[in-house]
Amino acid sequence: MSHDAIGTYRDLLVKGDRGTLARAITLIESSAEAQQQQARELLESLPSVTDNGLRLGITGIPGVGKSTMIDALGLHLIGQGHRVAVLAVDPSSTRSGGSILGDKTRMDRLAVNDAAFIRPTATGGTLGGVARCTREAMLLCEAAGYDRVIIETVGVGQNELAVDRMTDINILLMIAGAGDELQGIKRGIMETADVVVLNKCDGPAKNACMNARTDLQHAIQLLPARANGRHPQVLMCSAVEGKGIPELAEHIEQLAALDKSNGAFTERRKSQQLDHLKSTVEQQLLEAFSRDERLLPFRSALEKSVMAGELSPSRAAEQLIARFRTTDGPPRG
Ligand SMILES: Nc1nc2c(ncn2[C@@H]2O[C@H](COP(=O)(O)OP(=O)(O)OP(=O)(O)O)[C@@H](O)[C@H]2O)c(=O)[nH]1
Ligand SMILES: [Mg+2]
Repeated sequence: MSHDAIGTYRDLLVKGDRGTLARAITLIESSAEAQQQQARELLESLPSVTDNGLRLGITGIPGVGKSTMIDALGLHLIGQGHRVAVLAVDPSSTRSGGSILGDKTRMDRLAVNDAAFIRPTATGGTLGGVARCTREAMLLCEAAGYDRVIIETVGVGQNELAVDRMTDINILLMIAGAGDELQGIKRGIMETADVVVLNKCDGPAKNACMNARTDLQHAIQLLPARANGRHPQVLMCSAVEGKGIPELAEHIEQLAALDKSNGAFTERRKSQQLDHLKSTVEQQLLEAFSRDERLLPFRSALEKSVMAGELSPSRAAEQLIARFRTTDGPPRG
């Protein structure tokens, strides 16, 4: 794609053209070097977005109701005049494009709404890949005029920790009565939450929800506060019935307004930028290292020595890295 073509692309994107947005996300997801180059050029050409935008992360174990919740919350936000983009990170799927949407999304109402854009993010195979693709897709969505970007991740692995490093407000979805361990929620994940929402507080589960809310709120006070000094509040809702959704939306806006007024919002984004720089460098170094074919024979010889107990792993690593620096590193001296 030529420089001019990138310009045309950018213009269509900024006008909010959905097809262009979808293609642009495909471009950033590509692992081909030429396309990555174009993707970088496109990203650099984007105008800086005026900041009334808000980036929300929603995480929780499979089946807790994340997508149902996003459908309800998204509609509510659209009702308030926002445009909503949803990026769903599905670590179990290496398929890209829209293939997982057909059978899996529970965002039926959002999916047909003109003010919404829904897209599963290809994981790119690695954690670094998820983080980069999601982050860049988010920037593209913002450039296309979506002022509320919601990122859905399954809260059982490292993905939501990566997402924590790109969103302004993180919502942890839980259900009453499952117990923390059963929900697979690690302490670290709890610590990344800005608000905890007990979902499925409907039907016979209502009482259990009230009790769970009290217990959770106590448990949370014992954890370290977030960098902005807060402990998350525990809210209750029923995503299917739409109950508690306006209250959640209101709470989110209040948190964001507070963070903006005391500088925490800007601080968080700044430290995310630094974090992104660091992880991009790490990932690209690692990729360059793994791709370097000139290292292969040397590497397998070293691996054999390590397995035979003739060489310590740390010595082998040292030699391998020294060789990498002379083969692929910048000219030195
Ligand atoms: N009773 C009740 N059921 C709900 C509620 N929210 C979601 N569900 C049901 O829970 C199931 C899972 O909902 P999803 O929204 O797909 O959950 P998810 O967390 O996105 O699941 P994954 O994407 O697979 O991790 C569906 O059968 C929903 O209808 C709720 O508030 N109350
Ligand atoms: Mg889902």
